[in-house]
Amino acid sequence: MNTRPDAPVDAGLPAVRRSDFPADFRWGCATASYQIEGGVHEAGRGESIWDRFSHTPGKVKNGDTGDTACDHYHRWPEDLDLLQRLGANAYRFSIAWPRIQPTGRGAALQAGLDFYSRLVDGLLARGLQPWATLYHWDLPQALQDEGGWMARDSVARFADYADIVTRALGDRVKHWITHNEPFCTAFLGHQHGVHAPGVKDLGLALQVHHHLLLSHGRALPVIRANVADAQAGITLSLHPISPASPSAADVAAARRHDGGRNRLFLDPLFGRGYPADVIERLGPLAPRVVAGDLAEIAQRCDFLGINYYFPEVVADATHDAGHDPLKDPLATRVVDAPGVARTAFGWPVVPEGLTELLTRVHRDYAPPAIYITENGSTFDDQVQPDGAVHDPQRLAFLVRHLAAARDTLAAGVPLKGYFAWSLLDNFEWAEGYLRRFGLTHVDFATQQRTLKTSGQWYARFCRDSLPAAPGTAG
Ligand code: IFM
Repeated sequence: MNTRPDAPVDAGLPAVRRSDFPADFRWGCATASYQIEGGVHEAGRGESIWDRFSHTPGKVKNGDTGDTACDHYHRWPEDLDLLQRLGANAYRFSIAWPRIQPTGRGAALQAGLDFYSRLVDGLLARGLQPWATLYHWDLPQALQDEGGWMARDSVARFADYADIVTRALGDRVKHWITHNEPFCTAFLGHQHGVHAPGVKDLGLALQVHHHLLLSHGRALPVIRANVADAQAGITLSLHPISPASPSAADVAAARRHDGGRNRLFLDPLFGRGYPADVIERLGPLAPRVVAGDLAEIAQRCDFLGINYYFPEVVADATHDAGHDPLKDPLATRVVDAPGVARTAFGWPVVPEGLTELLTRVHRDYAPPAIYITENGSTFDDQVQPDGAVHDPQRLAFLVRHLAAARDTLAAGVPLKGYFAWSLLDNFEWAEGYLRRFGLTHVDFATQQRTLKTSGQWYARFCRDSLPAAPGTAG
């Protein structure tokens, strides 16, 4: 691949242009508070579960923490300039709950609200539409000490927090996402214990899952009451699932896995309650649901946010040595699909999976609008002696996924926007700073930002000044 920054994209990549999408399509990048902000002791911010977790030895690679991260708390004007340089017209960020309510309850901290108010004003001044996520995993530690999302009271706490934030910013922020990827909060954080708060208990994880969805439903009317013309929704990480073989056992396993990964979220949000086949398999581990909860969860969303990274190929694990039905009642095993390229994380690169996923969600659930609220890849970027950062694999990933997104329009999917993950290299949770997902390289020693080749291509794409469709005579 020619890696000159001004070079057209390789032959062999699909042709895709911004003008292939509707004129009012949203183009942006996504970030999350703990992953970029730093400034963890600024202006009265309280401790979050990720401060506690990352400072616990052995939890995060290299002992990395978000103490400084990208120092976005101080450098946000420069980062918003970067978005403008990309030609984006929207920006998805998240709000750190402990900056607003240091202990997760009680009066708001004005300095915390002021920080996000300045950020929002900075976005609007640059012609960027703000998209705020209320919860991208940084729960106040004080709430965790009271049981966190395992306690039903977390639902009321979240609604109060949503009330405070939307009252303060709702005159300018119209697009609100309640939760980012409840799968990760519930299952990475409470079943596998690899994310904060590091609990390992499937039954508790399922109860957390229910409380997260319930808190989403509780927050929706709060947002609508405070924000004129609000557009409110939730972001899920979803995966196309296929069986490892045509055997009846693998086909049934793929169905179960789809139940745990996708339908456990989509079904209740779209008014179908929890999927009966999954609940039956969970048996006594199924979450406690109080009368009225399912109706509250199923309130109308204005859009569904989908984060797409990779599909999963699944085999039946019922007869695997050491399989424990209490720990894994769905009895599924994700297997490697042969011949598929992978990112540095080991995630399969399958752009057509995006078309498949969005088409399926549209067909089965018909949300009024869909936004790709995250999509991106991590590779071991090569910094050149002159400081340039060429990332041909991320560039190819981006081009091919944009083409796959474009293909969903022809299938009638109401796709309205795309947010690349991520604007900046950042703190990748349990992987620390090892995994770089940015369109912009960050030198964490100097905080120097350098637009990678992929970011330069995205800028040309967003500005629609790409000379010719890549790889074609067009
Ligand atoms: O970095 C994360 C993000 O916080 C949530 N979605 C997936 C990304 C890559 O792992």
